[in-house]
Amino acid sequence: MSKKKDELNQRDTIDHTQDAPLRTNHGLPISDDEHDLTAGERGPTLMQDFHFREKMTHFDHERIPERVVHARGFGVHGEFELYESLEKYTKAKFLTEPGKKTPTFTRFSTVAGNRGHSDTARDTRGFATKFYTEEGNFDLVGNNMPVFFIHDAVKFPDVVHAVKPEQHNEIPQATAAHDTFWDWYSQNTESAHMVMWLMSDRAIPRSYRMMEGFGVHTFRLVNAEGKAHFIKFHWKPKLGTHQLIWDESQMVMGKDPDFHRKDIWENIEMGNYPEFELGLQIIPEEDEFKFDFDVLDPTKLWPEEDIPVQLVGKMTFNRNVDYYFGETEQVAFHPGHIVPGIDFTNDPLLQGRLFSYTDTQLNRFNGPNFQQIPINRPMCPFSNNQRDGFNQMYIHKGPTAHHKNRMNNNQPAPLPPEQGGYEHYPETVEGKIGQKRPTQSFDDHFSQAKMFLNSLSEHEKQHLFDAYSFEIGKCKSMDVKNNAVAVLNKIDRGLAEYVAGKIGATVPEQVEASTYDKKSPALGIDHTTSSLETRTVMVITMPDIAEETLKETKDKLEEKGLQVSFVSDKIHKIGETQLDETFDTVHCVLFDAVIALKGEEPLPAEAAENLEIAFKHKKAIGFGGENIFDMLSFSQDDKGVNDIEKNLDGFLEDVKGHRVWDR
Ligand code: HDE
Repeated sequence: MSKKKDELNQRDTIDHTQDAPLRTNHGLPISDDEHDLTAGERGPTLMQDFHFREKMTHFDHERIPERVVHARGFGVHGEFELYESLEKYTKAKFLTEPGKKTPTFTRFSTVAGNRGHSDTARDTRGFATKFYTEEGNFDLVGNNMPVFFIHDAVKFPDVVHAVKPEQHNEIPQATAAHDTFWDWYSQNTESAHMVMWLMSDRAIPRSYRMMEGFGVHTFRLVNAEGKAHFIKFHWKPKLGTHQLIWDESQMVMGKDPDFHRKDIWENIEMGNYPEFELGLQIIPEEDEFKFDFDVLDPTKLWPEEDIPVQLVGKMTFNRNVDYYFGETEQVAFHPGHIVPGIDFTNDPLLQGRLFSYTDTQLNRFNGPNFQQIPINRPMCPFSNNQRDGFNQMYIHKGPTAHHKNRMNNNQPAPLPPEQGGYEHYPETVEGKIGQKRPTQSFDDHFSQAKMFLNSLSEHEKQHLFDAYSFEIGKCKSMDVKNNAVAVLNKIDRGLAEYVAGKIGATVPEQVEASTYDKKSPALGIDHTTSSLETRTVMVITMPDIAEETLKETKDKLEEKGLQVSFVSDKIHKIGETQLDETFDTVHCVLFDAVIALKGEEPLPAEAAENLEIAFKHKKAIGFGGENIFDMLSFSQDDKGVNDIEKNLDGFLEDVKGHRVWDR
C-alpha cells in the first residue's frame, strides 16, 4: 500500500493494489484480524480489543445521508476542449483559449429513487458537471430535460414530497405513478410542460451516452468589457439521443438494475470514450422581451429553430472512478460555483438553488469542510481566512486568519476584477417587494406543453399517450384521475380523451385545449444521429453451429463497431470459441438487437421467448442457418427481420436506425 499524490489530479490516493502490512488507523501493525480478544478461549470478549473497536466503529459510520433528490448516480472523469474563443461573450478563461483542455467530473443521476433503486426508472436524469478551471470550479448542474416543474424555489419541497414515495407507507419507489404526484400536477399546472417531458421517451434513455443535457436556467455570460448576454447551456451527445421502450425499461429494472452505469463504465473501460458537445443559445440583453416566453421562466424553453444552439466545445469521458464513495458519492455540486465571465439571472428558481446546495451538503457531510475532499477541491491554488470545523484537512500555517491584517501584509488579499477577481454583474434592479410573477408569460402553462406534443413523431406521441395512461392509471383516487385528465384537457383534447378512455376517468365537457400550433422539430428525438458504434447484439447460438460461422459472424459485426455476446443454454465452447452468457444470465432486453444462429437442433423455449420479446420491442432481428420461425409468431417477411447471410446490410441498417418503429 502506498500513499501518494495522483499526478494528474493532485489528489491524495492510497494504492491498495500494492503489498502492505495491515495496520490500525494510527499506524499500529496488526497480528490477528480474525479473532476477537477474549479472556480464555471460550470466555468473554474484552473491551481492551482496540482493533475490534476501531474496525467496528468505522464500519458503523460508513454511510452518509443519501442525497434528498438525485440519490442514485454514477460519476465519470473527463476533459472539456474548447473549439473557438468565446471572448466576444465571456471572459471565462476556459471558454476563451481555443483548444484549451479543462478536466471535468460528471455525475449522472435519477431524481426520485433511492440510492439502491434501478437505473431505468421513468424519471428525469441529472447531468451535473464540475469543470476544474484555472479560475476555480465551475459547476454546470443540469438535467436531461430543458425545463422544470416549477418556477419558484419555495415550491421545490412540495413537488419533491409529491413525487417521492407516499409518506404513510413509503410506496411506491422511484416513480411518479401514484396519487400524490398527480394530485400535485392537477393543482400546480406550471408543471404541465415538464410533465410532458417526463411522460416522453426522454425519461427512459437508452444510455447515459445517448441523452442530451441542459443547464435549464438562463445564465449570463459577461465579456471583458462588461457586456452581458443571456444564455442557455446544452450538451449534445455525439451518439445521438435514443430511448428504451417503457415495457422494456421495466424489464431491465429487474434483469439488470445497473444497466446504465454498466453501459458507460464498460464502454470507458473498452476505450469507447463518450463525447458530448457543449452548445450555447445566446440572446443579447436588449432582446430580452422579444419572445413569447420569458427568459427568466424555467418552465419554458427557447426553441432551437429560433435561437440556434452554437456548438462551442467537446467533453470526452475518458476515465472511470477508482473509488465510488470517495468520488461519486462525495462529489458536491453547486449551481453557485461559477467563474469570472459567467453570472446568474433573476430566474427565481435559480436564485433558490443558490441557497439549497450548500445547505444540503452541510447535512451530508456534517460540516463546512466538504470542499476540501479531493473530488471537490479546485485544481487551482486557493486561500482564504476560513478555518476549523469538522474534518479540517489542512494545517493552516501562520498566526493570522482575518481579513485586513498588517501582520501578514493583508494576505490572502482580494484581487481586483482587472486581475481576475470575481465581480458581480452590475444589473440595475427596480421594483416593489412582493410575491408576484409576471402573469402573461409565467402564467401560460400550456402553450409550450402543446408545442412539445406538436413536435413529436407518431410513435413518440403514442408512447407519451401510453405513459400518461400508465401513470395516472396507477392512481387510486378517481378524483385525482379526473383532475389530472382535466389538466390534459387544457393541453390537448385527444390526449385527454385517450387517457380518460384508458383509465375510466371523465373528460370535462368543455374543450379547453391550447391552440398553440407552433412546432419545434428539435424536441423530437427520431431525427438525431444514430450509428452502429457500440450497439450490442445478443447472438443466440445453438450447440451444433459450426465454429467458423460463429467467428465469421462476430468478425463481421465487430468490424462495424457492434459488441457481440454469444448466448446459449449453458456456458461451453464450440471448438475454441467460448460462449459468453446463458439465458439465465442475460436477456434480450439488455441488447439493441438479436440474432439467432440455428442448426439442426430445435430452438429452445428461452430462445423463442427472447426473440418474441425483442420483436415486440421493435429491435432488429437477424437469423442464420436453419428455419427459426416454426416456433415464432412472426416471420422473415416482417419488417426488421433479416437473413444475415443474405442481407447483413439490411440487418445493420435496422440496428443503426435504433428501432424498427414502423414494424
Ligand atoms: Fe437540484 N438539488 N434543486 N435541480 N439537482 C440537488 O443537491 C434543488 C433543480 C440537480 O449529482 C440537491 O447535492 C432545489 C433544477 C442535479 O450530486 C439539492 C431546486 C435542476 C442534482 C437540490 C432544484 C437540478 C441536484 C440534492 C429548486 C436542473 C444532483 C443533493 C429550487 C437544472 C447533483 C445535492 C449530483 C441535486 C436542490 C432544482 C439539477 C437538495 C431547491 C432546476 C443534477 O440541494
